[in-house]
Amino acid sequence: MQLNSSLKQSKRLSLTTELNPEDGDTDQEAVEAPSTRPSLSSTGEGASVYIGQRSNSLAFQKSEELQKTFLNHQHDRQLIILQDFPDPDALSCAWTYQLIAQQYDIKCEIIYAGTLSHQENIALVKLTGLPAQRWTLQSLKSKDLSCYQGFVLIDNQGTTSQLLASVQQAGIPLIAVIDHHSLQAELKSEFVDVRPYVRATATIFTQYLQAGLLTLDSSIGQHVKCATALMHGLRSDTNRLMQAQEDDFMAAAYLSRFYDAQLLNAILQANRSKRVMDVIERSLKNRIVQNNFSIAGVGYLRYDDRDAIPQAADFLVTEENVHTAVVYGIVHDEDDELEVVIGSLRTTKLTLDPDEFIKEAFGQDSTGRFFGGGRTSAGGFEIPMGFLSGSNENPTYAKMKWEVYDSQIKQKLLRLVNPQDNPIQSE
Ligand SMILES: [Mn+2]
Repeated sequence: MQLNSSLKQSKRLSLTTELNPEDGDTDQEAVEAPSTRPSLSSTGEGASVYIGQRSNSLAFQKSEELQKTFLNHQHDRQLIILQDFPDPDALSCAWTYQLIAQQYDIKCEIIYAGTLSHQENIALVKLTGLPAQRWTLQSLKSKDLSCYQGFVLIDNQGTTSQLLASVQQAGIPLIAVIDHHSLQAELKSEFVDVRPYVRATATIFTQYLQAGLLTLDSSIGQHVKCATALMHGLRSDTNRLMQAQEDDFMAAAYLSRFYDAQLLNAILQANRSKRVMDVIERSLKNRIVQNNFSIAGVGYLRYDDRDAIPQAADFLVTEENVHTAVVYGIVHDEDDELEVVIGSLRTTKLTLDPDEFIKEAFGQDSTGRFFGGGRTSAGGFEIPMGFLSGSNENPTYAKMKWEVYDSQIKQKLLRLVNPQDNPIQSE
């Protein structure tokens, strides 16, 4: 069959020069693969067969570029920085990067500053043994950053990580940015692969795998778990493939040969905590619906429950006559040292660009940095509370503070929701 032959062809492709083509389909290939540096075919024909028609040449070209970057940094130690609250897309891709980099004797640590909040993310990390570590700003002070020769941003561009500033201050160079969010700012990076039209970074990474940067082998447990994680990342960023496009489906089809369906099911079965349910309840109670927008402030919530906000937005957008939901609240850590307004947007309206909407609604801070952004069908924002942080033991103050933020966010959102009754005629 034609499909089979193209698969075979591309399987060989990944190992072309190092192995005898005769051995291409034996187990030896698989055993040797992890220790053998992959080499990409110069023609790229095989890979293009099943990377998909639209972006195959770009995917292949980027894979080659990335391979060169790895070659330039053999034996280095790198940090992979994820957003403060990493999602399955980010986690799975970081792991894939780490596994690819291993072949070049590059040791990577996957770090994030916030917490794993969504029950599915906790299950993902626990069940697959995904090697991500939490580095708080506090613990960063005791780290010796001089042993790292580079850092990498995956599924983010540094705007959603508290760790970025310290790592930059330590003089560590940015080696790679691989993301599918709209370009946030010009980043000085050796390798850049930012594709906003791709629905998941997991799709980009699966294309790297297909192009031969790492040969997956179903007899290697770690590979199966990583493929499962990628499948989860891909599904969760495409609303269970409902918003997936050709590239994403092609990537999922490839992963389907390696992933563990039972393991994925176990990850998806993780239950919501009672506190998350309570936040969703509050969002239902507090929501206002105008012009098909559902807007809900949920008050204060603990840092660990932060992911209840996107989950509440996911839920509110399912109401009839609602195409877009925005949910926000004040998230604080145990000692109230860190307080930040966090919000999530979900939309099913094709013509609404979440990135534009959020940038337009909330604008920039004094340094010119936007408070948030988005990708297809989803977006988020974070507004640091700075001087107003803390003192919540005084209930009157805490209530007043919430009311001020709540009304200001509503005003900014409603300005876009009902442009005609804009009370502030500033522009
Ligand atoms: Mn993503």
